[in-house]
Amino acid sequence: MERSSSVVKLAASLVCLIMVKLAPWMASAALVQRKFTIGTQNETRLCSTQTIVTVNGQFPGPTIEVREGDNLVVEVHNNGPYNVTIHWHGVKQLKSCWAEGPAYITQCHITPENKFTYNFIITGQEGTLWWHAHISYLRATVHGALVIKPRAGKTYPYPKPDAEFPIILGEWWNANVEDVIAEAIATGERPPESDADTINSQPGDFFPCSKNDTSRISVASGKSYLLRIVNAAMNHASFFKIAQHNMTVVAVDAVYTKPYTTDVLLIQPGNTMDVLITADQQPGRYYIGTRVYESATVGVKFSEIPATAILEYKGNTNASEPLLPNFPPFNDTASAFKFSAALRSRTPCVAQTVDEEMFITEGAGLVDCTARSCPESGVRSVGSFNNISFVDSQISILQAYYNGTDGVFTRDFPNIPPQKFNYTGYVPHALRYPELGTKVKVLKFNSTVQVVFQNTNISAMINHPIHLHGHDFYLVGQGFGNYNPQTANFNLDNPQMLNTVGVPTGGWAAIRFVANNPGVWFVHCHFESHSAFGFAMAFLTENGPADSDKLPAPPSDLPKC
Ligand SMILES: *[C@@H]1O[C@H](CO)[C@@H](O)[C@H](O)[C@H]1NC(C)=O
Ligand SMILES: *[C@@H]1O[C@H](CO)[C@@H](O)[C@H](O)[C@H]1NC(C)=O
Ligand SMILES: *[C@@H]1O[C@H](CO)[C@@H](O)[C@H](O)[C@H]1NC(C)=O
Ligand SMILES: *[C@@H]1O[C@H](CO)[C@@H](O)[C@H](O)[C@H]1NC(C)=O
Ligand SMILES: *[C@@H]1O[C@H](CO)[C@@H](O)[C@H](O)[C@H]1NC(C)=O
Ligand SMILES: *[C@@H]1O[C@H](CO)[C@@H](O)[C@H](O)[C@H]1NC(C)=O
Ligand SMILES: *[C@@H]1O[C@H](CO)[C@@H](O)[C@H](O)[C@H]1NC(C)=O
Ligand SMILES: *[C@@H]1O[C@H](CO)[C@@H](O)[C@H](O)[C@H]1NC(C)=O
Ligand SMILES: *[C@@H]1O[C@H](CO)[C@@H](O)[C@H](O)[C@H]1NC(C)=O
Ligand SMILES: *[C@@H]1O[C@H](CO)[C@@H](O)[C@H](O)[C@H]1NC(C)=O
Ligand SMILES: *[C@@H]1O[C@H](CO)[C@@H](O)[C@H](O)[C@H]1NC(C)=O
Ligand SMILES: [Cu+2]
Repeated sequence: MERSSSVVKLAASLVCLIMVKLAPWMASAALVQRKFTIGTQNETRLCSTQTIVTVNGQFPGPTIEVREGDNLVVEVHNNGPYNVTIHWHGVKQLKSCWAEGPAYITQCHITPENKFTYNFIITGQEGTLWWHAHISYLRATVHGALVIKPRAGKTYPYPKPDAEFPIILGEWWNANVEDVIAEAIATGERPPESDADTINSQPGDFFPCSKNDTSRISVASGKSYLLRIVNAAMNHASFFKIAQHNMTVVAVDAVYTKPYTTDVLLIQPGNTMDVLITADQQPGRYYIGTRVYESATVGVKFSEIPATAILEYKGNTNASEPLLPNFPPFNDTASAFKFSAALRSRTPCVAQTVDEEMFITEGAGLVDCTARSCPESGVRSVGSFNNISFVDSQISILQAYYNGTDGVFTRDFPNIPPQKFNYTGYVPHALRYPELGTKVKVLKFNSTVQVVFQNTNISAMINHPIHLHGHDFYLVGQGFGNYNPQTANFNLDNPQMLNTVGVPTGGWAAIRFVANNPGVWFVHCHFESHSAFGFAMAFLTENGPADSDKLPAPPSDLPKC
């Protein structure tokens, strides 16, 4: 037992070595060029016509397909009425932080009638990622899949499917989403939840004026299929099922997993999942469905009706109505936790020691009405990390850092919260008011970082999907209640690698990553309504000693503020 585990560790460290050593000098395989034209169009869902922002007139936006190692160049023309940026969610952006996309973190917005070219190499990642607008609420409709296939001559580490389909989960508002978030920020009132979930932009059969346009996936008996699922939902995690069909998860966030077969997925917004299915049931029609996982301990109004698409067998003559899967209850935290705890990396390579240890409390907070306008209820809710609610800067943090501009951000984001309290118990009123600030945590190049995120009961406890930009991390532990280093259970052998982790409601999650990429990396809740209210912080990774470990100069067309 011991011997085989040390063999596994040796093999794993060889894999680590190869991955680290090869990456820098591997030439890019091919140049893939795309043009994104951002514009507006009128779309009708739920009998309501809205003017939405789209890319190349598509909703969801175009799928970009590359091979691992390719150089992707996307020229983004903003012909729409809003300021935009595009973020390449999950792409590691080695030494290309300028191309990452979050507004006021790595770049200023692209104003209407202007353009910016994102140029980066995709290395060491295979599977599905995605791209989306990273400013205000625009990502509700400005998003699409990024499919990363193995290099020419390489194959998937699982049986080749007969066909592949992108499945993008989203949300639809019977309103202009930019008005929705602008009003929430102005008044301090929580923005209203969406009117429906969607699959490939369609709500499906159970919503008014929707049945004719329900998304359909056509399969042939006996064949196998790869679903490339992107959760682009804005403000909640999602259960995902297919009636009478099991699913085998083979990759999450463009990291291969040990195959895991299940009848239900729990997907956090920000996560992507590659899932194999086989058309091995009676020829017929089966609903593919997604429904809210809502863990908040206070009431949130949301649609309990599942969004659906139809899995239809080719040549089907069976006239029965499609079968609907049974969804877990909306608040089924046990099922949600079981799924995320079951995932395992295929070729793990976990740092066994840590250079930088952080403990970050995450949750809501209140601001008093002299600092910002308040709703009628008299308190304004914000998000916070270690008792600091993040405030956007005027120019991007990366620009300010690169140019040595003072007064844009401070480097004093703390490693621990200012005080200990019963994080998951009753939180006294005096503790509920965080500071406002634009603080970063500085990381030494190549340091190994461990962060324990601790959910807090300020206002309410809820699962927050925390996304780290520009890195994948290992989810080395998670649990409920207050994190206790003496009793916490860690898995340093084969944990799953991710770019977004759902920190359990009323619990904690521990992650490890290597700060091997100089630049500024946003960390935030991937609920857009939380992020917009300061549920964020950033890491600033210093340059390394070698020239090859330094962040190059910004591209000449980088938008200025
Ligand atoms: C959308 O509809 C509105 C109202 O009918 C119209 O004024 C506008 O020109 C339309 N926009 C587009 C892009 O078609
Ligand atoms: C876009 O940004 C500019 C500053 O660059 C600002 O003046 C303008 O109001 C913004 N437009 C919108 C629609 O937010
Ligand atoms: C759906 O399609 C039917 C048959 O083509 C048509 O009569 C009906 O008006 C359509 N419904 C909507 C909402 O477009
Ligand atoms: C799904 O998997 C479970 C557990 O492996 C198995 O019991 C069940 O029969 C499978 N269902 C289908 C429809 O294949
Ligand atoms: C017809 O399709 C349904 C699902 O839509 C399936 O449950 C049923 O077994 C099928 N019947 C036959 C006779 O194949
Ligand atoms: C889920 O919600 C239902 C009804 O709203 C409630 O009865 C049940 O106790 C809740 N379950 C959990 C695990 O919170
Ligand atoms: C840095 O400062 C110089 C001089 O003020 C300016 O021209 C340049 O645009 C700035 N660069 C960035 C990335 O902000
Ligand atoms: C923290 O609060 C929880 C929930 O109210 C309670 O069960 C627990 O005993 C408290 N822990 C401490 C150390 O006070
Ligand atoms: C969480 O805080 C609320 C008050 O904001 C309180 O009612 C509730 O009991 C707390 N939960 C626990 C588990 O202590
Ligand atoms: C957060 O900081 C504020 C202002 O310094 C302080 O009043 C409050 O007690 C702190 N809360 C916590 C949980 O540390
Ligand atoms: C990064 O750290 C590892 C050990 O943690 C070391 O082997 C490697 O040489 C370092 N790389 C650089 C570029 O400093
Ligand atoms: Cu959140």
